[in-house]
Order: sequence, then C-alpha cells, then structure tokens
Amino acid sequence: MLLTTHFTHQIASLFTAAGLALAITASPASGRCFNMESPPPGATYPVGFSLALPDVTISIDEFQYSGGGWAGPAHDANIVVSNEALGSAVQEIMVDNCTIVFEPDPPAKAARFRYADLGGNTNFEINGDFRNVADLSMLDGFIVGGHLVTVVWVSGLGFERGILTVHPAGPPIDLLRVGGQEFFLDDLCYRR
Ligand SMILES: [Ca+2]
Ligand SMILES: [Ca+2]
Repeated sequence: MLLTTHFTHQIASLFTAAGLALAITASPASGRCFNMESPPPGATYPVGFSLALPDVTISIDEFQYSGGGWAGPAHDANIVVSNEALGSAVQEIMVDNCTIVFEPDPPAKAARFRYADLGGNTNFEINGDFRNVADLSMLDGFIVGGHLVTVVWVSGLGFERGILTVHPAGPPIDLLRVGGQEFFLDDLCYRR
C-alpha cells in the first residue's frame, strides 16, 4: 500500500498531558501515524475536545446523520481494547456519532487509515469537501478535496471493514475528517 513502507518502521510513542496518546513517526516532519496504543483504555474524548500538538491539531467534532440532521455535542470518541478495524493490536478508537478531525500543519500530501463501520452512515471530509455516505467504500475511485480516494474493501456492506487511502497529487491536505456510528479507526497515517 501507498504508505506502508514509509511508516511501518518509524513508529514511536508519545503520551500527551491531554491524554490523547498517539503513536508518531520518529520524524514528525515526514508525517505521523496514530496507532491508538498509548492512551489508557477507556479514555474518552467528547465533542469539543481539541489537542494542539506542534504540527497537528486533533479534535472531536459533530456528526451528520444520513438525513442531514446533526447528532449534537452529547457524543464522544473512546479508546477501546478491540481490533474491529483490523489494525495494530490491541487498541483502536471508537468514533461514535461524532467525527475525528486531523489538521496537520504543515499540511500532508497523502493519508491512509483502517476502519470498521459497524453502524449507519459515515462522514468524510478533505479540506472542506464534506461527504456523507452510507459506507466509505462508496467513495472508492472518487475525487474528494482534489484527491483520489481508494478503498480496499475487506468485508461487509453497511457493516464493512476497509482501508481508505487518500492519494497524493492533490492540493495540500489541511484537514481530514472521518467518523460514523459504531465506527472504529486505527493506524491513521499521513505523510508530508
Ligand atoms: Ca491500534
Ligand atoms: Ca455504513
């Protein structure tokens, strides 16, 4: 896959005072990976949470239902001991009726993550190009925010697992958002 070689051997760990512990690359200048292994299990990040690191801001934001209404602020993301997204053992983040937003600064060129969508619809956004789709696999082959998106569809329809890649050769990626209902995310990487 696009970013595997770039990141696989560069993961180190970081624990922040704010508690959203993340895995990062040895050289953040080249990009980052977030494997969700360092936070304590059960760590909870409500809508409105925001963590500003020197080169990326990560926040939890609202989720839009399939009908267009918004889920509101009474939701959160949680670190869980599970491997629904088929990523790095043993933890991942469950983004439940909310979205997680990555704003890399300097911006990224490409990104990739593993997910399990065990609920209803999903939200996905690059640089203000917001998509609300039943399943992320519906974005396979589409251009979002000026970037080609491909999805390796692992299983299911409506309850699917996959790997989503945001390919390079688009504008700088200032913002990447993803979320769903009973949505599990792991090993989100981007490179600069
Ligand atoms: Ca993990
Ligand atoms: Ca779905």
